[in-house]
Amino acid sequence: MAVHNADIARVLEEIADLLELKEANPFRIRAYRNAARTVGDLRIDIAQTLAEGKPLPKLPGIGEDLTAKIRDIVATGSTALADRLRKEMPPGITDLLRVPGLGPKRVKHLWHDLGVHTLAELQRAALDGRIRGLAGFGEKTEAAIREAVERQLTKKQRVKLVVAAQYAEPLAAHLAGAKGVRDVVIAGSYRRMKETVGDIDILVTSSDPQAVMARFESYPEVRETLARGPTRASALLASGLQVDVRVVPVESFGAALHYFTGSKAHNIAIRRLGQERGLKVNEYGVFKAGRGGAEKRVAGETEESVFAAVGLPWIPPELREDAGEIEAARRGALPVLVRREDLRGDLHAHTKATDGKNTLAEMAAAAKAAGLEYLAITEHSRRVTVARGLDPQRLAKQADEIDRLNATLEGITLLKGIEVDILEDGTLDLPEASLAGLDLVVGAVHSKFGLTRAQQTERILKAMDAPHFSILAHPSGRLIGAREPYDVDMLRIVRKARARGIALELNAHPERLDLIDTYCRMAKEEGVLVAVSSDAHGVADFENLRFGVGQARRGWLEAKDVLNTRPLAELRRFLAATMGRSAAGARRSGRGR
Ligand code: DGT
Ligand code: CA
Ligand code: CA
Repeated sequence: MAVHNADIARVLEEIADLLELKEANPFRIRAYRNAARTVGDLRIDIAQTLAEGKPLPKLPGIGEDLTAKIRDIVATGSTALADRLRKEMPPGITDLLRVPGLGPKRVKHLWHDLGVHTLAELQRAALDGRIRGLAGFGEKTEAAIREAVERQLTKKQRVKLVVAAQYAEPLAAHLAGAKGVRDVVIAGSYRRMKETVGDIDILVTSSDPQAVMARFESYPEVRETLARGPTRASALLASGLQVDVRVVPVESFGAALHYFTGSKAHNIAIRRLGQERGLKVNEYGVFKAGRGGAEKRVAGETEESVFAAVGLPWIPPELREDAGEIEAARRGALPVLVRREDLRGDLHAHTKATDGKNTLAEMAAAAKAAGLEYLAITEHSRRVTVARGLDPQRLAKQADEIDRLNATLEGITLLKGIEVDILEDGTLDLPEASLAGLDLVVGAVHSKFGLTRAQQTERILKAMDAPHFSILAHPSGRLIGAREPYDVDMLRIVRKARARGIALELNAHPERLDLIDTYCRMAKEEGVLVAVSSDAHGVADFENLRFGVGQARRGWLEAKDVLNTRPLAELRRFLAATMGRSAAGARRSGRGR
């Protein structure tokens, strides 16, 4: 059975959790966590690489020992260390670590003093008032735990889009091998590029539905079939992800694709439009009531025909949320959404100098290969010690290296930047003199996520008033599935960006995808440019841009709304203004091209 990178990452993450409960050496714990993240983000498929007898690429923080464990996991689904740790601890206990506010110390208390080791037991203990009596807990903590557990228990598990892709794409390719198949499309929230996916919906057109069903059930990763009919089936994969497969004849392809792409709210609105015209719209087609109750089919083979039947042009899937797209389509005012190939550069990347995996030259070559004309190097600043952030001396040294390298590069230009930390009081982590000589300053919050809305907003607004400030990175700080966004007044931030000529970043890392869609629309409405940036930590990470563009499209952004669709000269003019320089000054100092 195929083991995907996400499966390997999950085992490594579990090892880190279990070690944490054992209060093992923090460096060892972090090594497993970092490895989990590295593997989870990796664009090449590890199992496939090994199966082809190829060596694994050198990965930072993954030495011989971890490589051996990864090989074990690929071969058996687990590794001896994970098996041993699982035996030492009750099953389910790592779920408790996921409850906000519960660290390993508290989880151990709950386990040893109350015998609590599942979420259900934790909920019971909180409801019974047994937690407040424990040393270091109290009534308030108990109430907070009760609420957090309830949220956790009712939350439907969703997976990140990039993880869904790892499972869905090979399965779709497998189904395409069945006899009689014409199309295989992954529909649902996946096709709408939603940042998380609840389940996978695959639509197949075929003259032989039985063959498709049989091929689906024979897929090695199918763990349990939940439902099965002649043209539809639902199953759980070994990863726990649910897949719905639906087979339709080619004449229904467009109607079914429209229906299963959703969203549900969009479908309902379209169906209502149909009703107004005396049409029935469903997954089989669009029908008109004829004489004597007979129905006449008027559309359904293509999506275009379905939209046309209700008087609309085709609407891109990313917009189908019943969030104004139908109205815009009716007025002929749909946005011409930004495409990946519209991006000319990338404005956020790291190298080996801090927590990246590759050198300046390697990153430049990879950016060029990804079709980009410019790449901003924006390392962390000194406050971010876990990433070995740059101090003024190291920043100046890197700037010299970039100048020297730029003189030798063709077809790609490196820009000198920094991802400077926004400190708690809203000042920046490096002195103005250090920032002044750069091409751009990307400011970011990496600490004190728990400030009140007023404090957090003031902190960021103050930072944006600094004399050198070009782009606000990942403006809400959320990490999908791991950290809620911090509480800020985004409208005030957007308006400050407008007043100061600053751009907002849409961080394309699949775990961030922040700005979210509604904030993209807010930025656009307020006249603020969005930078779709990879936050690349390695040469493969320019792939992230695909997901960033997906999110930008969900936010109705066009090429003109995105800063890094600009040619280099125009970009330089924008950046110069954010750096307190006139565009002419930027050119005179030899940075123009
Ligand atoms: P997810 O899986 O939670 O990320 O979101 P979706 O949008 O993929 O939702 P899912 O898998 O439940 O259903 C796939 C599509 O099928 C959905 O986007 C629209 C369509 N659909 C599902 N249920 C209904 C319904 O009750 N009415 C209508 N009109 N469409 C539905
Ligand atoms: Ca779905
Ligand atoms: Ca579904």
